[in-house]
Amino acid sequence: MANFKVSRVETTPFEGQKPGTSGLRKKVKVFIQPHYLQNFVQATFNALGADRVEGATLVVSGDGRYYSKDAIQIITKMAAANGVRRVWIGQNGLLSTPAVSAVVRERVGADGSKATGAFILTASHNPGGPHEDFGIKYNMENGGPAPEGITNKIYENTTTIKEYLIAEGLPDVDISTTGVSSFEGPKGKFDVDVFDSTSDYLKLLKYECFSYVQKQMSFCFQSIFDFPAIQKLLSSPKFSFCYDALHGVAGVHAKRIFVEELGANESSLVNCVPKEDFGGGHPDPNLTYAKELVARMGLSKTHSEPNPPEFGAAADGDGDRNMVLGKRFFVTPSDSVAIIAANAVQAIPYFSGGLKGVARSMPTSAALDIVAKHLKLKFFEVPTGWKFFGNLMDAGMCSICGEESFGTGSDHIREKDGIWAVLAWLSILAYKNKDNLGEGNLVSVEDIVCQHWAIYGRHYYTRYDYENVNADGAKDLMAHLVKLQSSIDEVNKLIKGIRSDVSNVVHADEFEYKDPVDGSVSKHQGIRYLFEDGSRLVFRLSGTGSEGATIRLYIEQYEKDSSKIGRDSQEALAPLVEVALKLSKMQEYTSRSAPTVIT
Ligand code: VG1
Ligand code: CO
Repeated sequence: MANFKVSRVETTPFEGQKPGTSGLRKKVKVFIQPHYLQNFVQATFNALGADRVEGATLVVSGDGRYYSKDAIQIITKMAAANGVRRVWIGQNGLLSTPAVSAVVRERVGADGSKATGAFILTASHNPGGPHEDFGIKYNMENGGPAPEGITNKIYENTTTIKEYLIAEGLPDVDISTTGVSSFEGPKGKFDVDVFDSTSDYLKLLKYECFSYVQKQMSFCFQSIFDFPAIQKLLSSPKFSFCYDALHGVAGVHAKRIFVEELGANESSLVNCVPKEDFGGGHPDPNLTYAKELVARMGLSKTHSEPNPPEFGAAADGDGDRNMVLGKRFFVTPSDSVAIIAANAVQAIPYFSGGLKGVARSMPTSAALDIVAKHLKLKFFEVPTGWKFFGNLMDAGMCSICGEESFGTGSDHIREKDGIWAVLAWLSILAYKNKDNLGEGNLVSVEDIVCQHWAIYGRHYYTRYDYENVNADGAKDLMAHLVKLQSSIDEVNKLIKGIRSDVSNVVHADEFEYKDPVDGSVSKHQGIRYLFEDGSRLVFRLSGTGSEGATIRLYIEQYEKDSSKIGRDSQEALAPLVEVALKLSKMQEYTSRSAPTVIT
C-alpha cells in the first residue's frame, strides 16, 4: 500500500476557460501549458463543492486523443488530493462518450460502489494530435453533461483560482491492465479501478431473454436491442455492412459489439483502431470527412464502386455521433431520428411499450415534428447541445431525440450514442426484412427512407459551415441578421429582389428556450427566419471550435407533394440558399465565396 501527501500548488487564472456547447476545447499547445488543465479541474471540483467531491467515485476516460494519457494521470492525482474515494478508468483510458454515460448510470464496482460523475477527455469531432485539439467536460450523476448552472460556475472559478490540490507521491497508474490499485492518503483510502471499456456499455445495449422451458416462463431483462434478430440480418448473404470509426474510440466498442457479439465480418470495420491523431484525419462523420466510407458506399464523385454494401455508418472521435448511409444513398440526420422514432415501437424491444415523447434541437429539420403529430407524441424543440435533452429524459418526458449534426440517442443514457443509432437502424432493417432474408427482395435503407417521405412528406435539408472565419466578421454578420428582423416587410422586399420564387417570411426571431422541467431560460440560441410554406433559415455561431469563429447556416424546405420528393436536395434548395447568402451578406462579412463543409 502506497502513501501520498496532498500538496497545494499556487496558480493564477488563464483567460477563456469557458466551456462551450460541449466542454472546454482548445489547442493541445494551450492545454499543455503548466497549470492549465489543473486550473480547470480544480475549478470543476470547487464548483461541485466538497459534498459532491469527497468520497465520490469518478469516471476519467475519453477518446484517446493526444495528451489524454497525461491528462488522466493529472486528474487522478488531483482527484486523490481533493478527497475523491475512487477513480474508474476504462482500459487504456478509452471510453466513448456514450460508454462513459452508460458506465456512470449502470456500472457497479466490485465493492458495490456507483459513479457520481465523470471527466470526459475529448474534443469530439475536432481533429487531434500535438498541433490540434484537446478537450475536457464534466458529466453529472445522471450520466449527462453538466447543466449551464454548473458550467457557468466552473468558468467563474477559473477567473479567480489561486491554488489547486494534487497528490504527491502517488505513482502513475498503469492504465493498460485491468484491476484495482489501492492507496492511502491523509483522508483515507483511494482506489484506481481500471476496467474493460465495453462490458458495461454492451450489457446495457443487449436485450436478453431467458426461457425456462419447464415452467413455460421467459424473463427478459430490461435492455434495448434484439441481438439475435440483428445477428440474423448480418449473417444473411443478402446483407452487407460497413462501419468507419475514423480512428476514434468507437472502433474499440465496434469490434466487440458488431464483430464478436453480432457476427459481422471483421472486414466490415474500417479505421477502427483508435489513434492519438485520428490518422491525421478530421474525425467528423459527414460526407466530406468520412471519405473512405463515402467511397465504399458508392457516393464518391471521383471513384466508382461496383458493389457497395447495403448499409454503412461512421462515428466521430468520441463515438457519440453517427452518419447513416445506404447503398449509394445518404440519410440526413434529421430524417434518421424521425425514421427511428416512427419505427421504434415495432422494431426495438426497449420501446415496445410506447414512446414517452420525442425531441430535437432547434436547427434540426421538422421531420420529427410530423412523426410526433401522426403518432400523437409529446414533442420538444430545445437549443443545440445534448445537455438540454437530459432534463426531459430525467423527468420521463422524452424517449428519443436527435440533432441535425449527426447526433441521435435515447433515454437509455444521457448522451447521444453513435453505436446505438447504428443498432437502431440495423433493428429497423431486420424488422422490415424479417420475412425476406430467404426469398424476396431486401428492403433497403433507401426504400425505408422513401416510404417514410411518401407518408410524412420530405424535408429537404442542408447545412453550410464556414469554419474558422474572422470572429469580428462573424459577430457583425449575426448583428446584421438580428437588425434585419425588426422589419419583416423590409426582409420580404429584400427577398423578392433576390428570388421571386421563394415564399414570404412570416416570423423572425432569436431562439429562446424555457426548460419545461426547471424553468431555466437560455437566450440567443440561433437566428431564425420562418417562411410561410414551412421553409426555414437558421444562423448560429458554433460553440465547439477552438480558433476563430464558425458560422453555421441551416436551410430547410418541406415538400408534401409525393411527385416532388425525389429531387436532388442541393438543387431543390438552391433558391433558398441564394436568399440566405445574399440576405446575410455572407461573402461580404466572411470574405469566403464558399463554405468549408456542406452537409
Ligand atoms: C456542435 C453541433 C451540436 C452538438 C455539438 C457537440 O455544436 O452543432 O449539435 O451537440 O457540436 O457535439 P456547435 O456549437 O459547434 O454547433 V460533439 O459530438 O462535438 O460533442
Ligand atoms: Co462527439
